[in-house]
Amino acid sequence: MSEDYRSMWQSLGLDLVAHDALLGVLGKFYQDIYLAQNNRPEGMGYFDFVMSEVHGLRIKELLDEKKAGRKIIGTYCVFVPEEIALAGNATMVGLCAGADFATEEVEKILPRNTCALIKSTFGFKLGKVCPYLEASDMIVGENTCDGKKKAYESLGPLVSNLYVMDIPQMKSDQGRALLKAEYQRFKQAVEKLTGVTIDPPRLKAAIETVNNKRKAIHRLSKLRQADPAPISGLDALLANQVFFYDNPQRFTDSVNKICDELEKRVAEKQGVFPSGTPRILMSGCPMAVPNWKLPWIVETSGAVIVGEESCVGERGTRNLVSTSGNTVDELMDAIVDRYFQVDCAIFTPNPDRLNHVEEMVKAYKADGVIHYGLQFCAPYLMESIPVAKALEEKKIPTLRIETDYSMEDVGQLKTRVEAFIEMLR
Ligand code: BJ8
Repeated sequence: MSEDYRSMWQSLGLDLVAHDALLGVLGKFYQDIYLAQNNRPEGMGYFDFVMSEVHGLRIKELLDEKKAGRKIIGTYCVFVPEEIALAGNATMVGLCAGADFATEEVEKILPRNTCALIKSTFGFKLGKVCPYLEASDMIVGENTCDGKKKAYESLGPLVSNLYVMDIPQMKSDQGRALLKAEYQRFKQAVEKLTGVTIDPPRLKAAIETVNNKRKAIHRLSKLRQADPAPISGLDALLANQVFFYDNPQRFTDSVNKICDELEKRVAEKQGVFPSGTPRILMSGCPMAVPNWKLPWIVETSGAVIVGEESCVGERGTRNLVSTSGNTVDELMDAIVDRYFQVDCAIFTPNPDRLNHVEEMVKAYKADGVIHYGLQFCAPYLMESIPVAKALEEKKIPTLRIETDYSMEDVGQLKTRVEAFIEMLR
């Protein structure tokens, strides 16, 4: 980190000793997994910098924004529309975490058999190690899976500013009406928080900003269709993870810059792995920073990841919001239309997700799918069985993995992943 941020962290109420330990582990992990890769695009230097400053410079920027009158909204789900936050003069940041922390304390509040993603939310709060959470003026929970829905009841007393958004569970007219009503209520809550009235120009500009972020990621994804793949799955995952933290304009510019570089690589048939390397599509639960375990295993076992059917990936970023509306109501409708297509496994039935996995297999010329389910995540683990069965029926080899954030099963996972990749050759 380029500066000493200790007084800033202290002012946010972080536990400096625990936080030092977290950053130490994170730095080592990043070094071993990311910096050990070969043939990385030069543009990834930006993301290396972002990661080295993820609790430093970016937090300072957010605190400077707060001083200038902006509000910070922390979220845990891609159903919370960034467009509305931006239009109300707020900055949105993702709060999901991909590492275990303060597990003993967490298990006093949550059952042991809660998914690692939810537990880490509590671990980062109880361990006082997340500056994003502490800098947030509003924390948005959402009624998605049962685990999160009930966990927010326990998170509420631990924070002063929790707002809970209801989310439909069926793709019906009633479901859409519920989402629309909840987005209207969220808009009002943002307006109340910031004192800014969201008008059509503000909303349209915010939609364009977020669309541009998504377009840059779409461009990156398309380049991954090439063989040899011009960027590793790990690096592409990192860009998808930083999507949730970075300044939107800077993020868009940085991803586009990488794409310029990758276009040249594709034209020159240069890749991160040799042509003909088995190509994997990852599908399933979101992977928040620093949850790089499975992609790292895959890409050090002789395969390359060419796409993520995940909320930290294409499920979260596909589809743009139409900007053709002229009134707040028309633009809000366009936002609802876009988000209502997110095919999270909390929906029942959820045929769109299987269709999307199949589309992605074709588009990215994947040789096989690895379904990633977090232990105790009922929606994705349940859905993985029919998804895998349907894919196998279409002769798309599929491996179902169930794991958590610990490193205890790395050896066992590597054996299974290697055997799967061998079969794809
Ligand atoms: S839209 S995937 S970001 S809810 S892993 S907490 S589902 S038990 S994260 Fe998600 Fe929104 Fe859906 Fe996407 Fe529950 Fe499963 Fe844990 Fe999960």
